[in-house]
Amino acid sequence: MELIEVNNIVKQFIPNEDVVVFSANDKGLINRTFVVSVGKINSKQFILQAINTAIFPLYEKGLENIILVKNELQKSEFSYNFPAPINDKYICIDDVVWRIFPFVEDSVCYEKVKDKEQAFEAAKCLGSFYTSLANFDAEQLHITLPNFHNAAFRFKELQEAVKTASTNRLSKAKALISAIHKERDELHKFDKLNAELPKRVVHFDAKISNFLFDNKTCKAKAIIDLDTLMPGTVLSDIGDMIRTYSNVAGEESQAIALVQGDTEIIEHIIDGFLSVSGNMLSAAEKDNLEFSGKALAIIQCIRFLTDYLNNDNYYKVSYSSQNWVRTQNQWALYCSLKG
Ligand code: GN1
Ligand code: MG
Repeated sequence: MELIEVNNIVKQFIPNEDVVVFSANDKGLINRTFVVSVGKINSKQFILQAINTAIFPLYEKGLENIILVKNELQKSEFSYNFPAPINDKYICIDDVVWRIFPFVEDSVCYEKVKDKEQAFEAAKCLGSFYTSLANFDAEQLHITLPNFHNAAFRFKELQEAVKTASTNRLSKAKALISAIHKERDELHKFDKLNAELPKRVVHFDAKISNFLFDNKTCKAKAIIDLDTLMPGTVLSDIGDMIRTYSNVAGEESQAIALVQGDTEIIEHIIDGFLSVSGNMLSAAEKDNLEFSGKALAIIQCIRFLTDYLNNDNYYKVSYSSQNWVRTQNQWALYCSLKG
């Protein structure tokens, strides 16, 4: 992208200022993100983002979800930033849907959890998000990604992908596919719990890079990446936290032998979350928090594997075997969490 193009887009949102500098941020696997500085004197930063509408076809409904949740949080005591799209709108330019967010000043984004205190902090922020929305009927939110964490659905997608996969990719994955088949009881358990547990407002992508931290105090400062806000159960968020924070090697690591779930981090996630939301959760929710990590690891393993067999049409890749590496990484994590 050229500066002039970026400037033309930003002007649709902020008419009287010019973009002086911008840079691409390639952290997400789905949307295209830029950090832009606007205004020559007292320049101010914003996040400019192009939505991947192939993955988020119901993005307008997604925006309605974000606005509903933002309004509810404003009425509550939620003390963290919740950067929602500026002017509550998206603008389509040449078939690309753009939006701008406020930049959270003095904040840092981590790709990997730094220590157990940070895991506690992020989980505490999530706990506050849940308690602040405790009286909000989550069923008011649109389901923008149907079956997002439905294990049976993800398993079926894998079976479909097997039918059309190339011989080369399928032969690599065969043994792992058989191993996944043996874990169907766990997948079934997760779906059954999701059908029974209370419906809450779920972030659905609670990884560490979706929390911003204060660069001085190290306290959690913001919760970001709101496209997946939907009704769901607490297991989806705590499960994703466990899956991503406890993995000592990190989700992108190619050193599969080093992948392992750190139990101390898991304890800190659960303690941090319960320190704020303990009174709100039912016994059945509390009893299954730890299980959710395992469930999310195998679901993510299936999702990466499906995409690998479909020749990488969902997750961005920077080398050809990346989805296969991610698959093996999640499988190793699942095995470690299973104990
Ligand atoms: C995707 O784009 P990103 O990194 O925010 C995905 C999550 C996965 C994650 C794996 C809409 O999120 O569900 O857990 O990759 N989001 C969607 O890193 O599929
Ligand atoms: Mg996301």
